[in-house]
Amino acid sequence: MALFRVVARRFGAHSKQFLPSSSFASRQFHDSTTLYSNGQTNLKEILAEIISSEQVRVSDFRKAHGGSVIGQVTVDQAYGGMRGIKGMVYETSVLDPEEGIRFRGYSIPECQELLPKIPGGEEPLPEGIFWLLLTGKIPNKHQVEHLSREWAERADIPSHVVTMLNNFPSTLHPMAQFSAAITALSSESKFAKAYSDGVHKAKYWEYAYEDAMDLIAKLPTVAAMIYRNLYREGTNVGAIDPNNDWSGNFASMLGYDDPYFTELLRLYLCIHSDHEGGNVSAHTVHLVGSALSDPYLSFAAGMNGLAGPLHGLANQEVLVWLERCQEALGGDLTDDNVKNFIWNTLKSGQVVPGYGHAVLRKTDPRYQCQREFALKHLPDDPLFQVVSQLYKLVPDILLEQGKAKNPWPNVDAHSGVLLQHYGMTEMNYYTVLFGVSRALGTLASLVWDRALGLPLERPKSMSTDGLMQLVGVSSSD
Ligand code: AMX
Repeated sequence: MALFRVVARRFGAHSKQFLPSSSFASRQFHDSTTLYSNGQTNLKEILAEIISSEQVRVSDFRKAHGGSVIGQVTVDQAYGGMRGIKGMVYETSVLDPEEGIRFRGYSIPECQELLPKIPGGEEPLPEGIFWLLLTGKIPNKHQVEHLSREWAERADIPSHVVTMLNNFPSTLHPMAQFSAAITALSSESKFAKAYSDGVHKAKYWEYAYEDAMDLIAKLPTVAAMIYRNLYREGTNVGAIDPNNDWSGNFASMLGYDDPYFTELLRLYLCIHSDHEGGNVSAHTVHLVGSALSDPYLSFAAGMNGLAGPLHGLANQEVLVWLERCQEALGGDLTDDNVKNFIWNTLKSGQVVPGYGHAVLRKTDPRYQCQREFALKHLPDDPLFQVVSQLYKLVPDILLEQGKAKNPWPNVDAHSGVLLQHYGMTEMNYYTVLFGVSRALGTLASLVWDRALGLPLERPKSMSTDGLMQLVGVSSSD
């Protein structure tokens, strides 16, 4: 309980200072371990130093090993969604099929332990994960405090976007509103302006950085306006408090004052931030950015991908499916009844949302840490009991069906139930929260794309005839 008596003013004098841990600090950018001192808080200056040494490291590596073969591609991979093809560089996070995500080498539990928190808080600040993703370094509390202030200062929304948001019909899905508003925010792009003014390509990353910072700062206000317009009769989101952290401001703009909800939001915004580069949203941001479309346009494109039910919309789908299950069973959720419902879903040609993954082959650690949050804060919540029951039942059924390569739950199987507990019952909105978080990883990566001078992305596609010819099948075979 001590946690929330002190949250109104963050980073108070009694808070514990976080310093980079010696056991982890050298994992990234090993040639630049002491590039900046812990007293430095200007992220752009710190990043500039890291980028210049990293550019040399990558260039040397490419000179020495540019011709090395790193994989083979099969016909099935070409038809099968390019699974497992190593064909792009994405620096901010890497996904291991067994272990799950590592952000710049740090697992979720390590991030929970090492990243700065509010005084008395237990969950890491998303400001810290952004710093880590961008620089490869664990920030200290002064650095994240500086970032919170900077984002608060950059949060203003231009009036044409406010007007647009206030005029969307309530029938337009929140993700469509979110993506459209982000596209319209591109009027503010410093990257697009610099490009049209003829900036040298060596400076692209600096403008991508400015846009990333501005966009991240503005997203909570955009997202909160969508929420209030759709579900709170268009009430005002209120003003950004420069002394509050990014998530604290977001929670209060959404209209939530339970400090445990805000802690959940901090955790949520950290763990959804990045999942290496091949997932639909991250890959889309990277792809569209490679055409030098500005970061707003690139990120909006990624959000359209996140809005798909096999990707980010799965967090909405899980809750819709849970509701259907409860309705169908009239609340009689015996294991046998629930198993029948799962089988009926599969037999009717639908997926069980929240289960399976294109890369993961174990329970998603993002699911696991949300489960731990639930066990700590809401162990008796009836819907959490159902989610736990599904964790017991679904994997065996998917294994028995024998199709899904991964029968275990992913991040989306758990997130909705936590939000419901704190009163956010509007499931159509959940993917917007995912989208706000995904900005941290995909935009940090976009800055690196420009810093490393990555070119227009243009893989080779093949027709079936072309593939047949390539593997030596003649038309008469
Ligand atoms: N329920 C039922 N069937 C499933 C399944 C599930 N949860 N997961 C996979 N399968 C099926 C596939 O549909 C596929 O069937 P098909 O042969 O008839 O086409 C077969 O099992 C093999 O698929 P796979 O190789 O294991 O998975 P994939 O890489 O093609 O797809 C994913 C991955 C996530 C799209 C899939 O597991 C799925 O649809 N899950 C449910 C939706 C979901 O939770 N999405 C969120 C993922 C995380 C995220 O991006 N936020």
